[in-house]
Amino acid sequence: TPRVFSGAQPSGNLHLGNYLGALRNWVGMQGADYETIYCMVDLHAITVWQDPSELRKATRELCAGYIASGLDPDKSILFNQSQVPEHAQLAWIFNCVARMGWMQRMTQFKDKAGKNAQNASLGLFAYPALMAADILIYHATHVPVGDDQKQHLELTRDIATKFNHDFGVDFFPLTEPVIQGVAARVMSLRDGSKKMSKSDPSDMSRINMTDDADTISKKIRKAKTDPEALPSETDGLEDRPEARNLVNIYAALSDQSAEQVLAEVGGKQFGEFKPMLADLAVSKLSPISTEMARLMGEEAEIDRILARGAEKARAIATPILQQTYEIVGMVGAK
Ligand code: AQP
Repeated sequence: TPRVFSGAQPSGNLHLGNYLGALRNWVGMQGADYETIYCMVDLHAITVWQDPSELRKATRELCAGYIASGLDPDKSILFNQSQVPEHAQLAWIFNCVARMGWMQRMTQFKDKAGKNAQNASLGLFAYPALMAADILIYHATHVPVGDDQKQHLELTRDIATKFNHDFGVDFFPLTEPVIQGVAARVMSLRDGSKKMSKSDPSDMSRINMTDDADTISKKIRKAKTDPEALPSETDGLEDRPEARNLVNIYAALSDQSAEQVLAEVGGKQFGEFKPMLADLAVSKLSPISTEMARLMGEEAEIDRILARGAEKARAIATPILQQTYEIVGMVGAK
């Protein structure tokens, strides 16, 4: 069976972009056709400053979000990255395989480091090598992610290719990105040119999975739009990024294509469309937020699920790390 790996950072609130771009597709891949491994990547989160008690809370909340969204700890391996040390161990090997120039081309590093790149952590720079290790320590073949992760996944293939070539082996697979659906890139509600993001300082820019019905409605009502009515075909959404974003969100939440949505709502003003979108979002998201809140009251249960997941993950990761060490020439590798 092909093996699926993906993860999200416990670096703030899980939002609608994470859900539609990633989590929902993770749930869709869970089951007989794939072996699924989903991680809370706490080592990635600390590439920028995280308050320790906030990090602990965010990790448990992310786990609650995974389960509330439909991931089942009996069907998928769920764990936090730091508890499987093989990720960091393989990342070191990959730090020695990847080239500085590859990392310098990463747009996420440029975006996150901002103007003062000299002041960014070394971890933020090396982030994609750790991500490659997350995936390849399981020999995962499929990685469902949002559109923003495409470049990192290409780098993962580059690292696998160079490792295999340098050591003359056919050891690490070339992983396939799985980027699905109309909402592979959900944009900020305040600015249609920026992706919806946990780290946006404006809470109005995103719908958090923990937002209540009133907050969701308010955020959609206040979402930036233009004064035109909705077009009846997708061509009419070109150069209207905010309108396109809301239509795509509606499409994803109602399991339709953007064309189908516009066939229904074309000609309507936003004053009419936004309440429809708000009702739909509330009806789809509130069962998840209610379940998340319930699970957050069961901290011991969450910790037990994570510990069990880490044990299962290690059973796969340990032999792959040992084989890697053997290939590289480390004495004592088993
Ligand atoms: N706006 C988005 N639209 C679609 N998919 C998205 N993802 C993130 N934002 C969007 C996908 O969610 C998964 C988990 O993301 P992550 O937690 O690893 O971090 P990120 O991509 O860095 O997410 P954020 O929210 O933007 O966090 P910050 O602000 O901390 O950088 C990934 O599969 C991602 O593609």
